[in-house]
Amino acid sequence: MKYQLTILLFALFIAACSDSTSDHAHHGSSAAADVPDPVNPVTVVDGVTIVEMTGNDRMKFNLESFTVPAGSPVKLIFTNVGRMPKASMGHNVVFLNAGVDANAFVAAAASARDNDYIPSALKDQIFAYTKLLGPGEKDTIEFIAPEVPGEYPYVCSFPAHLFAGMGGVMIVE
Ligand SMILES: [Cu+2]
Repeated sequence: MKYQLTILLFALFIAACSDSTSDHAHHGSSAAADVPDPVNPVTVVDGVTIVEMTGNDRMKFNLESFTVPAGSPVKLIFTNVGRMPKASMGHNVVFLNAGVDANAFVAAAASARDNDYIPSALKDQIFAYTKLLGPGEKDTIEFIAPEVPGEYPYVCSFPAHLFAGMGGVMIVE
């Protein structure tokens, strides 16, 4: 009985701790752990590649790469699993055409805050993108993978996030 009480108190203690940190961007804490990353983030159902992507307060995607067949349908479910406000830690996923300079794209995107960091003048450089998401938000997009095999980079176009490592590669084969 005493043992159970100890466990209960410990659980309450943990709960209290996580409550008290919920509105702080506690440096170095596990702030991104609200929603666990999917165990199998890439699945294929009826020929559609379903990709469950997450972005967190540490400016990382859960996937640095994934592979899809050329010309096949892709369903991307993107979730911001962080806690920090959208204005300082928003995330999106933007797929760039082959050969596009990702650093140049995000540099231009930085001045497109009013358009959720999608620069209108460079829309011909991208073929799919999600909304800019705040904490806990989710957006699902569907697109057809390029017909030409190759490596297609994706980035978060929020300022400085690519520089921090928030990018990856969709391998089309
Ligand atoms: Cu981001």
